[in-house]
Amino acid sequence: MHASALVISDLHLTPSMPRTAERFFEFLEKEARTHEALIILGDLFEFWVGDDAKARSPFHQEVAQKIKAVSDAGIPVYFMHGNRDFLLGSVYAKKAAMSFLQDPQVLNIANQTWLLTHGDALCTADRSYQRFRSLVRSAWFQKIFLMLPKSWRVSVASSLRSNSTAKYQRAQRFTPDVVQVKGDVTITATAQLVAMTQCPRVIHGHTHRPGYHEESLAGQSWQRWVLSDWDFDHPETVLPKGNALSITSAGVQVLDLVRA
Ligand SMILES: [Mn+2]
Repeated sequence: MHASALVISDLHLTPSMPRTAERFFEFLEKEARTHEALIILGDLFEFWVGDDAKARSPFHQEVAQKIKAVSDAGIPVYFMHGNRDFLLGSVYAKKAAMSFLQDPQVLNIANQTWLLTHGDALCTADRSYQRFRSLVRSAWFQKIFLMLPKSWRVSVASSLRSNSTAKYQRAQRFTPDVVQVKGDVTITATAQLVAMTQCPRVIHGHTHRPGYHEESLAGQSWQRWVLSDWDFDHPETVLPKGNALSITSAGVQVLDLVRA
């Protein structure tokens, strides 16, 4: 389908992280133009409570314009929902000229098939998250939620976020081994997906544990690439981070987007 593509994930863009947004804009002008497609694997935004609430903010307008410029230059841009921005709808996608991908999605790039997923659906050790996920991803829930006044939606989203941060910090402190397991994909869920799609090359984000793995279960083997999240805004506490996977006929290469 495309001779080459760049894949990115988990930028968690928000106006309060201007340096991360700045690096993304630069990426859109430079690195993104060196391949034949750009694929965003979810959590492009820190949170999203509906196109009506976001699409009008100057920050979100600017992001949409800069993404659109890439497809105006002849490079199609694809977007898959993440767990933070699963409510991003067709109004905003149209502004940014992005086409939606299903999760999971198998795409042909450089004459090979690639299994793309945000990754949260594979974190099956976290049963309560999976219950939450099937609720909020259901059409009826989204329809009702989007009918609420904007200010309610914003406060629901921010209380969900601060709850989950507090819960994570507590767990990280008292039961780090549980966090380690719950926050990662499981080998059984990955094996099922590989078997279902018959595609042994998996790319995902979400876990913020960038890496490359060769795995197998019950006679089935696959390769798994995990994208990094992006953060260029907290150099005093977090080393700047952000990467992209380059897929070409030569294979997969990790582009580190942090300049030395
Ligand atoms: Mn995520």
